[in-house]
Amino acid sequence: MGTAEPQVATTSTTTDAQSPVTDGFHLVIDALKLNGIDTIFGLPGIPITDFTRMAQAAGMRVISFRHEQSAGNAAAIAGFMTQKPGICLTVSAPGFLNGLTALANATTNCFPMILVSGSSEREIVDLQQGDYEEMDQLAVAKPLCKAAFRVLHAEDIGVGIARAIRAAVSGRPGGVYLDLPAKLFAQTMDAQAGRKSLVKVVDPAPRQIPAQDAVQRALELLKSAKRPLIVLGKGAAYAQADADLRALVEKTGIPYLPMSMAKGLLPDTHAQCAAAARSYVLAEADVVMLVGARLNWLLSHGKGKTWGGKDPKAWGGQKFIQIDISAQEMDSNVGIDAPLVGDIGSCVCALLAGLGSNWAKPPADWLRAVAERKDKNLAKMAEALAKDPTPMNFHSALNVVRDIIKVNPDAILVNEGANALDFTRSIVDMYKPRKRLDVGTWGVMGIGMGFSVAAAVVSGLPVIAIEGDSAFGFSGMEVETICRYHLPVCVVIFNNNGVYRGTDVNPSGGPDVAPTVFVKGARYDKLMEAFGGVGVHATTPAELRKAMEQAICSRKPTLINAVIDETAGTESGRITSLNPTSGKRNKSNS
Ligand code: OXT
Ligand code: ADP
Ligand code: MG
Repeated sequence: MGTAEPQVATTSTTTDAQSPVTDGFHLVIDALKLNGIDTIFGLPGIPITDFTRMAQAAGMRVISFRHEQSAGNAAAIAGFMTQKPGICLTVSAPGFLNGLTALANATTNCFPMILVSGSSEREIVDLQQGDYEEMDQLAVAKPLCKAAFRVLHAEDIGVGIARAIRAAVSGRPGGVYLDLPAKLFAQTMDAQAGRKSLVKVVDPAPRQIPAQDAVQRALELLKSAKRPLIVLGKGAAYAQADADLRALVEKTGIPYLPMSMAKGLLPDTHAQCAAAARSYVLAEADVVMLVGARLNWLLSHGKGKTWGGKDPKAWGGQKFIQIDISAQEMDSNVGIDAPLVGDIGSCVCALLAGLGSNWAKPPADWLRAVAERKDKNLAKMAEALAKDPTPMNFHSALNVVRDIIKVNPDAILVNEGANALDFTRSIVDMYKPRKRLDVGTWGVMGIGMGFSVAAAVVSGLPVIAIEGDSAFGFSGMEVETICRYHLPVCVVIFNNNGVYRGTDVNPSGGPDVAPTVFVKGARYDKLMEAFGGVGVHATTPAELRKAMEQAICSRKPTLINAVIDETAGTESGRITSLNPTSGKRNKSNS
């Protein structure tokens, strides 16, 4: 297939004057391009190496990674940023499996992506006769994604791609698996018939208009509130209804709490932002409107002490309005009093229309109480940020990052780790929508470099990745990818010599270090230098600031090894309580 000459729109392989033919390779490329997909994140090998070449020759951007998990993460976050399914391309069995974590993570986070994998010969796989990279990939993928399809015949490629696109972006977005056996790529068919077989998906994510009575119910409940709260989740960020959402928040005057990836939907410095009074507003609100946020673990399942309940399972007494595209999400953890099912853009529009011109702002005593709590936490934070300890701690280093984002609000912040994640979330204000990309619903490590590459490729904007040293290790080899494509990514590693801290000791006294501890004083900056990027070793906030400013200005791939006090972190960051503690140990201790 190496001699093929792909062209845009109708690519044919062999041209004989009478009957030009096309093949599976070109039909897949044409089908993607027809649907406005211009980028593939992947890793070549049998049976898709030629495919990557042909896609590049046909004008697509083909970004090759060092590990499929990063390619998958890149595709997933590209989907989140653009509302188009991000495409990850892998080889069969092991490559496919490497991409699968990202596919499952995309599905969990409601990001649209399509994992396209080459696969081995069906006849051999199904008889389990030991083919090269044999695996029933469709069966393996099915339980981990929103939908899974396999295409066996060239004439079905158009429909296969159309179904994959629709499944990924319609309704609740998610991950889709598309299985393309090796034999499919080589199949030929008449070029004109091939062209006709392609499907341009019309309106892939149709609006879902909420029912008027549901809108009315929500408005009445909101009107009755004495202590209302709006929670904005990453679904609200995905929806790209930014102006209407802001109008809704501002017209109602209700305090709002952004979930991590919804930070910046309105500037975190907005007077109504209640992020700095999180515990207070969750426990005290009487009516809560969830906008693209699930009542999962990150919101303590909508009950228990966080919500003012008497014990860990008790309902706190508040009423909920939930805006979500998935009707099934309602009542998942607690009863939802006013479900508003539809796409966020349409729901917010309908609410705005129903507000009228004389909507009363929330009671002043509620706004005052939230402001008081917020001011207290802001003052506490300002005090911590003003310190300049040696060695640097999370606060003094993040004070720099906070300033850098403030003057570069368009920069995209990627963030993973435990303490490195939690401190960044609360210290670094975001000013614009979809600028904060992080570990999401699963708290998964390994998204860092894949997200950074995709963010830079999709947006062309500078990317700042704040990484725990452990977190970075999961995708660290992709710094070569960053250098190869000359991407404006500045990776800052918060190096505290380990997972959570660098201070644990081996309780047995043996020669191995403790399981959470890494090589002390590691020089991650050298890794970047190995590939031609800029490496900086920073031990003070001033050094960190200078290096970050230079990275933003030069747009050169940069890795800053920021040395952080190894005692500064806590076990699992802010989620220490999720660690099981041994009943045996507790008993013997008592
Ligand atoms: O209201 P109160 O008083 O409570 O105060 C809150 C806010 O009001 C206030 N606040 C502010 N104050 C002032 N100013 C401002 N601007 C402000 N903003 C907020 O601050 C507090 C806290 O606010 P927050 O954070 O909003 O509230 P809270 O209560 O924490 O919120 C709860 C949560 C649950 C919503 C929140 O904590 C959250 O989103 N957490 C996400 C946690 C998470 O996902 N963590 C990652 C997973 S941890 C663990 O699993 C790790 N592993 C295992 C592993 C994983 N994950 N994956 C894979 C594939 N393999 C293994 C590993 C290996 S982490 C990890 C590596 C760790 O080591 P690293 O070296 O990478 O990292 P370091 O820890 O740095 O060493
Ligand atoms: P967070 O972690 O920020 O709280 P979640 O991932 O838990 O957010 O929730 C996102 C929710 O948003 C999901 O329930 C999903 O169905 C919903 N969602 C995603 N896109 C849209 C959309 N365009 N319109 C309405 N709901 C959406
Ligand atoms: Mg660490």
